[in-house]
Amino acid sequence: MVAYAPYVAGTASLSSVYHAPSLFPAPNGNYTADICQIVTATVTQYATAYPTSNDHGHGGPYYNPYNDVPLPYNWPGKPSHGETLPPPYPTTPYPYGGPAKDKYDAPAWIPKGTNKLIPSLPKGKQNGNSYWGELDCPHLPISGLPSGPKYSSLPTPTGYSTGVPYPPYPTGSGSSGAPYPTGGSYQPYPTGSEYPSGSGYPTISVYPSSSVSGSVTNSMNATSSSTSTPAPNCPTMPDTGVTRTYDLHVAYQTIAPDGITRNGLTINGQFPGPLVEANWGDWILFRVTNDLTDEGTAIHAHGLFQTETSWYDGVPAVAQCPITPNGGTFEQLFRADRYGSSWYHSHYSAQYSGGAHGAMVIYGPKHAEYDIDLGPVIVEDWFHADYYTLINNTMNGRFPPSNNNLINGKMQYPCANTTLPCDANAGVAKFQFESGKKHLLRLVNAGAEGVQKFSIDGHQLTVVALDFIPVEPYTTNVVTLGIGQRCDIIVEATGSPSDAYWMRSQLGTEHCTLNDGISPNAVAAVYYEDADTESVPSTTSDVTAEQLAACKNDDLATAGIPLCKVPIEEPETTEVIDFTFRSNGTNFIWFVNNSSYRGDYNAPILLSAKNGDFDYKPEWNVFDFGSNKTVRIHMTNHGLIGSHPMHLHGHDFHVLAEGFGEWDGTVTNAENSVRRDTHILQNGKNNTDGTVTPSFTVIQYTQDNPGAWPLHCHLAWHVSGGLFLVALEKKDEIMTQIFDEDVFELCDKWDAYTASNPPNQIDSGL
Ligand SMILES: [Cu+2]
Repeated sequence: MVAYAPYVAGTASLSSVYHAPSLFPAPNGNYTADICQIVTATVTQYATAYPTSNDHGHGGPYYNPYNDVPLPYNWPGKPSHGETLPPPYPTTPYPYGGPAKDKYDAPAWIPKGTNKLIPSLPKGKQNGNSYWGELDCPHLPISGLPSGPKYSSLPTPTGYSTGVPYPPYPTGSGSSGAPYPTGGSYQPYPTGSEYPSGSGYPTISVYPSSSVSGSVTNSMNATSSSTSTPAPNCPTMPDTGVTRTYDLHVAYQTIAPDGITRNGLTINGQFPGPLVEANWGDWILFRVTNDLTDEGTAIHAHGLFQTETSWYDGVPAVAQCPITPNGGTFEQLFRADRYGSSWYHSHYSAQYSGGAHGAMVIYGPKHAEYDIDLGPVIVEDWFHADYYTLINNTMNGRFPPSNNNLINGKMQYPCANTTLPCDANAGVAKFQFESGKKHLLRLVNAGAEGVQKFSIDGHQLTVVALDFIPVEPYTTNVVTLGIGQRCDIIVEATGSPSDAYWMRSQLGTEHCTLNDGISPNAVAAVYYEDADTESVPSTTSDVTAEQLAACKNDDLATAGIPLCKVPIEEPETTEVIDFTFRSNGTNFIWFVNNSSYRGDYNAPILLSAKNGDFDYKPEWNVFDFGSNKTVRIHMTNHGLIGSHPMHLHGHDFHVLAEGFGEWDGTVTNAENSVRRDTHILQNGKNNTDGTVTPSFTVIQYTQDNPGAWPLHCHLAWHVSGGLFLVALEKKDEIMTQIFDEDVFELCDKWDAYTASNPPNQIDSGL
């Protein structure tokens, strides 16, 4: 039962929307309500669990009979003889393509002589009912979902061409960090008049007025009484009065995304899970059912603020207790308060790395033109063992190298390298381009360990948004995505009508990712309208070795400048936090200021705070930032393995600076720094004399959202190993908020379940 439901008045079904692309964006008679309605986008088909038994002492479908393939190395191994720091990073054990590489044509590992991309696996067997990566999967609606606000189509900016920013952005001035004209107009970006008039207007700002100053305001509402210069690039969220409901069933399922059969986790029988869509300002209701048989689950909507719904953030041990297995349910109602591309995923242990995730798209104002929205392009490293085994290995000194890399849940594998059940030519993702048209691709890194380098042979990528932040468009040949990061790109189809190209997502090289070397590069086929859609592209990549080895995000000074300008204030408090990877006497794990996080599923931090109980255990890594207006966090990484994609819940943060050694206090673009919800903190530097120069990233955010917000590395093995903290924000206000009762009832159910079924929590829990 959800009490916080101000807009529920009727029901319409959108179930059929997933059946054919022609239904986008056409509504049928189902859309009848004017202001208040609930839109149900229900997918009722979901997986049946395939429980197996095993002799590993842990019952149920965790066990994958194919797990017992030995890792190519044991690393970092168990600490011994007083060793406190891990041994050097291992080299990649296999050559590209593996020992059997001569039997296949790279990069898609097509058996020699086949020369066709004809999937050998029936779709359901490869990745369930998911349709992403199918040639005929639906395009997303250019103008948002039916019944949403209408943002007028913008004219194609004059003078726009590859490599040149759209007008009105200056092209060379302002190197000191003030690239925007002050007090000027930012046409042709949307102005208030382009919002529907007269309908229950924005009551929640995109950015709190307290966080902006000078000539910048946070409102583009035409009726705003502000006397400051309007900032049309900072639109205000509309009040749509729509709630979109998604039934999400988390289950075990046997899948074979790259042709190798394994136990995975799916949502509604799909890998990746169903697309969650909403218009900006809608409410989203998740009705989550845990169809797993012997472990909890919880679903987190990545990047949304969860303002006044922090108990629906979906993080067990922090915001809620886990949902009990065997049919336990939980409803989470929250606002679609950001727009752009994101994803939702299980936050329970490393379940998401087994497949329990899906894309989330929220339609809002556009600042760059495109003709076709190709929808989510989910990239992720992939492993041939199930997640529980991988975590068990990680927590016992055997960090698992990834075995493959996927685009929208698909790739192929050179099967002769393995004794696992494997179908060659299983099927790659395929995309259709129309020559001359501009295509929007919504990139998401949903992986467990790897930094992704995305490119399309022969095409330039124009970046228009990073995470949920619209940015000054910039053009590049390759985009870097740390885990949890998103990037919206526009790709103009400049090829000929019969062309075919490879789309690639390559794992970062050198010490950027841990993979076994056989298949670190995912490919998908891009076919123009007259191309043979079974042909094998013969194109090559121009991404350089240097670009593949850059284990960091793009340059803070020049790339990803937000359209909505939010200057940085002096912080009211600054916290310096050190991350180290070292022995705890038993294993090598991660420490946050000498404390490795370990959560208690039965005692969520937020719910304790609500009850006035602040007696937190040291290993919960709670940082109480009180009622400070602004918080600056100076993160220092002393580790040498796998950069950390640091993700903050409940906020975007400014990225003030990054580098090595001591920070000199210089803020990059202080008038308008890069903002996002996830940013890569680089590896420390391994010096030739054996010493380590630590890396740093400095972030800052405004405390405008009372709650208990995780700040953590999104790399699955690192968060399992303790690289997680909780920023407690305005606890006095938490205590006065009215929480929904069902979040406490969920704990009653979890307590009852775990009283007789104590969970086998082998990791941090998250
Ligand atoms: Cu990490």
